[in-house]
Amino acid sequence: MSEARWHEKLFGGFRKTSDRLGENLTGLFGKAALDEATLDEIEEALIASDLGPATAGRIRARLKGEMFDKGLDERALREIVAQEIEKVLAPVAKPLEIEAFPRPQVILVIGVNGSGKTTTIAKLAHLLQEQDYAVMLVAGDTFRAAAIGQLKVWADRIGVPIISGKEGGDAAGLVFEGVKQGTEKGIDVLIVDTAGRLQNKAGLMDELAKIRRVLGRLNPAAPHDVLLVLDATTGQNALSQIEIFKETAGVTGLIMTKLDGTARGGVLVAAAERYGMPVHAIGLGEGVDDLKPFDPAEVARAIAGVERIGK
Ligand SMILES: Nc1nc2c(ncn2[C@@H]2O[C@H](COP(=O)(O)OP(=O)(O)OP(=O)(O)O)[C@@H](O)[C@H]2O)c(=O)[nH]1
Ligand SMILES: [Mg+2]
Repeated sequence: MSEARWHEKLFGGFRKTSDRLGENLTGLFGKAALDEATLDEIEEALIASDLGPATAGRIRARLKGEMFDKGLDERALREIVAQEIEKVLAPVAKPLEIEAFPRPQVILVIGVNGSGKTTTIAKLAHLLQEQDYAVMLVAGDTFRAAAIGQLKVWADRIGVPIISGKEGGDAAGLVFEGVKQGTEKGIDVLIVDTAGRLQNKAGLMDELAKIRRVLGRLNPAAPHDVLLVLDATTGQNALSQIEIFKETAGVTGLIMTKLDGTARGGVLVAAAERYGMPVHAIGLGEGVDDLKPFDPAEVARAIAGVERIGK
């Protein structure tokens, strides 16, 4: 996908988010005096836009120190919002580095049911292929036959090898096989799909622990990455998922998906602010090209809706 096309997708995807920000702020523009009550209202509007209390508080503090000749205008406010969002996103916007030695780098992909894990794996594999890495997939979600089939279809479509077994099979055994074959075949990156797991499903967490033990025997550095896939449309719920998974599953980085067409895209900022974990990529659609690392300045402007009101 060309950069221009991605840019268009990004601003299109975040449109509902930036529209909602505008709606939440309706009635606050043009106010001559930024008194405490107005500042409170602005802060609340920012929180209601999912940006998180800390970012909202900082924007409030900045507004307090600014002078507006003709009252607060929308453009100036959105500019400030964009600048503050950029500051939050800049430290976490980190593309995934492929640097494991010995190869392969093992990436476990985890997340609750339906968050977008399998699709994200296909998109990530495609992205890495474009960077000339040899990628292999492991169909570690053995709970449903359909899950194995879904990943196989993607593997075929993008042309990467896949290790899969039977429904109900042992995921740890498959991962073991994946690392073995990956090593023999000179694979750079092994991406492992897992079943949607919640902390309260002790059995599933145990299974993840077992995968780790098996991997550790082959290579103490594996898994190199544990990526938590979050569905942006769930809004604040995505934050509780980070809370649940970060310790129990040893999450090393985040991928936020379904940022296209949700009004809750601000949660990306809240997640970055609260957890400071790397966000390796964002998903903006169901196609294989729809996942990329992101430019914090560009995403900040998209969320704040700066571009649309003229440069
Ligand atoms: N619009 C949009 N849809 C997405 C995105 N990523 C995934 N989806 C869709 O979300 C649905 C669930 O995606 P999956 O990849 O199957 O999710 P999963 O986490 O593997 O689901 P389970 O295996 O059932 O736990 C599918 O219909 C995907 O096409 C995205 O970035 N944007
Ligand atoms: Mg899946």
